[in-house]
Amino acid sequence: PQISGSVALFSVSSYACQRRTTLDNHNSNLTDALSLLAENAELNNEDGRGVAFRRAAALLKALPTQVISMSQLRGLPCLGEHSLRVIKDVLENGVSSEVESTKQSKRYKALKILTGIFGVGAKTADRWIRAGIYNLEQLRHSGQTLNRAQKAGLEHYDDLNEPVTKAEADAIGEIVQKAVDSVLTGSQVALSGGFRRGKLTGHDVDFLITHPEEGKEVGLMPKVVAWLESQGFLLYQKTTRNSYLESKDGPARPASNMDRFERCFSIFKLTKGKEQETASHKIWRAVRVDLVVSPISQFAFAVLGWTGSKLFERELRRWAGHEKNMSLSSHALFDNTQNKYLRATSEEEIFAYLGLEYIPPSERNA
Ligand code: TTP
Ligand code: MN
Ligand code: MN
Ligand code: MN
Repeated sequence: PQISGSVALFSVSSYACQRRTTLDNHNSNLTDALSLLAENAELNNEDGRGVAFRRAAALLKALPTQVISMSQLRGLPCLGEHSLRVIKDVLENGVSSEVESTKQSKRYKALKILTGIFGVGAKTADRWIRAGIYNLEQLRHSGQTLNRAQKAGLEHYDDLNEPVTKAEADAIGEIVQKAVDSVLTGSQVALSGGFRRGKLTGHDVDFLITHPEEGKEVGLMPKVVAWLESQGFLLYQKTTRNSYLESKDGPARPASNMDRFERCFSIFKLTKGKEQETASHKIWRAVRVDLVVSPISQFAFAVLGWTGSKLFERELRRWAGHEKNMSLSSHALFDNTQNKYLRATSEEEIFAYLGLEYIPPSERNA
């Protein structure tokens, strides 16, 4: 049989949460282009366009081989007209002209630099650009008022834009475990976010904290933060309290995707090795760390909701709502047909309730 020249037709599910997406991406030439356009859309507050590009990129990440011709994409879901145009451009010319012109544009460059500051989002960056601020130097001399987060972000700009390694994530995990053990014995720490999905680097490190006895976790975060602060591990922190029970839409309506756990956005001071510090040689670096405290009764939902990827989470909620008439959040799963909460103590149980095959964290890299 003649194999060369034959065109494989892929068959792929339309929701990212139905697919196994490992870090082994055979189409990074295409997904890099689509991800850049997604990022550009998000930076311009065009969320609908952003999601469309993210979905298209995620579909290509799930393909088992490299796409070399447009005909292989026939019948595939998630690929809109615009995404197909970009893919065609890359397949025919090696690059997408839209991606190249975006990368060169003054506005995109400025948005990237300014939102690279911790605490600065698309709206703030846009306001600064309209005031003629395109880089850090101009920002420093602009007289713009920065909040506490942004000041810390600017101060530690280079460190925070340097990817965090798995080894650094593990070192921080040991510190967090020690903090938690010191303030409440029996507490548990779980790595979540990208590192739980097996990524080798990340933009931050995410941890979930709980205690096997329901209620013991109340008030835990301020104690953990105070311990970390007393040991000199924190360069910045902002703690927000749990607002789940008091909020208007909870616990009866867990529809919102923004969770309401007690949460701490922080910047850690991580010592590197055992070298001597000198005036010109800094022996520590700043690392972004997210800490979240969850009661044990919600822990499985918190783990699922904080493992990501962001698109995988979005697709899980879309699947739950559109296909199962259920509302999924990082706190709970509500069945709107039976009008009741579905309890779970593991991620496997939640996938089962949703009628989905279990996808392990390493295959949620959509
Ligand atoms: P991130 O830390 O933003 O992303 P990541 O860990 O997948 O990738 P990176 O390596 O760049 O850090 O978010 C981790 C997960 O946390 C993500 O799936 C969504 C979830 N999350 C919430 O549930 N609520 C929130 O408010 C935020 C910001 C994230
Ligand atoms: Mn493969
Ligand atoms: Mn993360
Ligand atoms: Mn995070």
